[in-house]
Amino acid sequence: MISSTPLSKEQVQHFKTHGFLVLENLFDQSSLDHWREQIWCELEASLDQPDSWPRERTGLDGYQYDPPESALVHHSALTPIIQQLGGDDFVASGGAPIIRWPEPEKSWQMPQSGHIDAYGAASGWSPFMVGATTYLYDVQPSGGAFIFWPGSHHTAHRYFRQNPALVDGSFLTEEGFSWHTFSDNLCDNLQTGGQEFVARAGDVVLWHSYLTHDGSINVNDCPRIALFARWPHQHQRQVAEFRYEVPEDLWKYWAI
Ligand SMILES: O=C(O)CCC(=O)C(=O)O
Ligand SMILES: [Fe+2]
Repeated sequence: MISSTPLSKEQVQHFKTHGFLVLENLFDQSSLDHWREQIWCELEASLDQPDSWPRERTGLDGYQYDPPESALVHHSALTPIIQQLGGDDFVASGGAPIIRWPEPEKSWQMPQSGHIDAYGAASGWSPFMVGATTYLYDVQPSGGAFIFWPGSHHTAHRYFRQNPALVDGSFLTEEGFSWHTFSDNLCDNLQTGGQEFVARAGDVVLWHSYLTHDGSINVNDCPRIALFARWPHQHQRQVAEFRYEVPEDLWKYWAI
């Protein structure tokens, strides 16, 4: 039987304090193989033939996993973890694969600010509680890593506590707003600035939906293929008051 609390107290505390948690080697080789196979099939290309890479295809928006249950968001290694974080209230939602093709001619730079998700131009406001990012191949420094700002979920939380009506995305058009507003790491004792998620294939980073993050360019040789997943609270899908509520306790609707 799978333990009902796969994360230790220390891991939960890390997630709450820093807004992210890295879990190494969560996915087995056969899951990785299956994902690699279906993504390359979708791309009609292969890893060992760079000429075949469709470099214009980056975000695979609307990608349907084959079969649908093989989506990252449904992986059986994540299910008990999400259950621990949210009880029965967090429900599986989307998350498309995103590819950062090699651009070795460029020079790598750490992005100076990022963004928080849920405010897609096409999809509108789609709030969620927690996201996950994993890679199909190892990502070394400068290899197109997912970048996140540790502790920045507290910054966004503080902003939305002061401006709850703006949580629907209207903050984006507020005078004086820039993504730098969210890219501060509030706590002095935390590392400041962005951090690369340098990881092996099959590692995962879980991140709070308020955590500022971004992509980065890939100056290495291997394509960065990342899978994303998101879990909204069941009431976030429909209940307007719930969507607009910014609780004083950031963890009010979590099970941790
Ligand atoms: O590609 C990445 O690592 C990040 C992408 C991202 O944050 C987004 O598409 O919202
Ligand atoms: Fe994002």
